[in-house]
Amino acid sequence: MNKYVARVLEDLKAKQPWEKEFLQAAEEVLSSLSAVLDSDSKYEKNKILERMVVPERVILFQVPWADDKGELHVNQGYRVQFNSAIGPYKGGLRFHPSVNLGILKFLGFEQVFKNSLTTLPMGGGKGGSDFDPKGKSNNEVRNFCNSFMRELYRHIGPNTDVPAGDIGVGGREIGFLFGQYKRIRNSYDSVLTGKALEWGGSLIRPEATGYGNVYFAQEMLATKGDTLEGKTALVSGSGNVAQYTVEKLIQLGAKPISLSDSNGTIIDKDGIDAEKLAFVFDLKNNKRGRISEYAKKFPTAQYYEGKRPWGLAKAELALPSATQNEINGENAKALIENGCICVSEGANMPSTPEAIEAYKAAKILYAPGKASNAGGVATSGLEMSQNAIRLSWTREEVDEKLHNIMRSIHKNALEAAAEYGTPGDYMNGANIAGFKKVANAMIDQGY
Ligand code: NDP
Ligand code: 2IT
Repeated sequence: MNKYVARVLEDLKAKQPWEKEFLQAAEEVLSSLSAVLDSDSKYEKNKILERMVVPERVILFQVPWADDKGELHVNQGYRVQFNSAIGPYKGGLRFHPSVNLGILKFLGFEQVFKNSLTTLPMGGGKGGSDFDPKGKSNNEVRNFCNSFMRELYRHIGPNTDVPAGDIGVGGREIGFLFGQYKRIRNSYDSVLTGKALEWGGSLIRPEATGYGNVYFAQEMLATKGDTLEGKTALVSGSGNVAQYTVEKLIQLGAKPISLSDSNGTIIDKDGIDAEKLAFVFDLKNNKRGRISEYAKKFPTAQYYEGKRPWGLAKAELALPSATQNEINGENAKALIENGCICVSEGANMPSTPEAIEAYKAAKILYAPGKASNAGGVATSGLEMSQNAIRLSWTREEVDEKLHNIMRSIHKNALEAAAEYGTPGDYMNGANIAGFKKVANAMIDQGY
């Protein structure tokens, strides 16, 4: 490992040893950069790594809100404004009880490189709260969102920072947040993406992360002269990303056989078809129910309480679409033993370092989330463009742009990997391509 990289990582570990997920993300990215840093001393001279691993700004605030009985609760709210070298801060908001600063720093850090890869002018940021929307009424979620935006509004803006959704933040939450922003500012600004179509949203934004990930898997398979046609796929999660991953897999002739949530996994040996997926859309997005209901409705499916999909069935493809570190080394080995030839990440950092080692040892196709799930934020960028020109593109136009962006990310990652001596390594390639653009912009702009 390059000495500069080793020194910066060591410093980081000494300073915030408790930020496990952030250190994991930083180590993965920085370890990929040795060849770039060896080849040009300007990055070290300009202290680029030291600057890249510290957010430009972190905002931490209280979020008091009242439940339906009138009882008060207080959550912590955050926005991590990580890097604005190539555009306004851009990235989602996560509402989940596990949220803390270390998790949001990992997500914000990843977002910097991901957004750079999209080819669009967006910096990186992430935010959220330890609020748990599960089991809350609409009224309670609105109270929370209003209180969250009562502070956040002063830190965001169409040219400053543009949040969006992530785990626990979907169309409903974006609506409440946008309404409160507009009431306070008295201004109809393009300050959030993932808006509904009728009030400034973009066609294909809900589908974009899942569709984009499947397009990326298709590109990877094509490098081996292979296609998705007839391939069995394990998908985890059953939220936004998982749902549209399954939809696109079905459309392109693959056979998705699993979905999961934090309680367990369903395996449907006959495959999840369009009709069964319609049941999942209603179950998850309207009824806000548990995935176990799927196995009660469809006798071809079996429910595994407390289990993740990996290793529960044979499959050529794995598209993890739930959360970080959901595939460990053992799970990865089980996937490979069961015939997996391609892992394309819909979630952010779903594979542990041991899992990535296992993919590399087995020489299977592996795409890191910052490349393969970038279609979501890319389409957020397209939503911002449409808002700026006050026009809406058709479904076909946005899908075509998304597809082209995924092809570009695939090509740029492969080219960077080859240029720096690790042909076919999408992880190195994505990290290097994402890094160079941001680092060069930082140098151009001084300090
Ligand atoms: P949703 O909230 O819509 O869905 C999340 C899904 O993952 C749910 O099924 C949830 O189950 C499950 N899940 C969450 N946490 C855990 C956990 N700790 N263990 C097991 N299952 C869990 O979120 P999204 O679909 O939007 O996000 C999924 C992943 O994709 C995240 O990693 C996110 O960062 C990433 N991503 C999202 C993008 C987007 O545009 N939305 C863009 C790029 C990446 P349950 O309901 O039981 O909590
Ligand atoms: O992780 C991600 O890229 C997202 N949650 C989407 C961010 C965005 O701004 O659309």
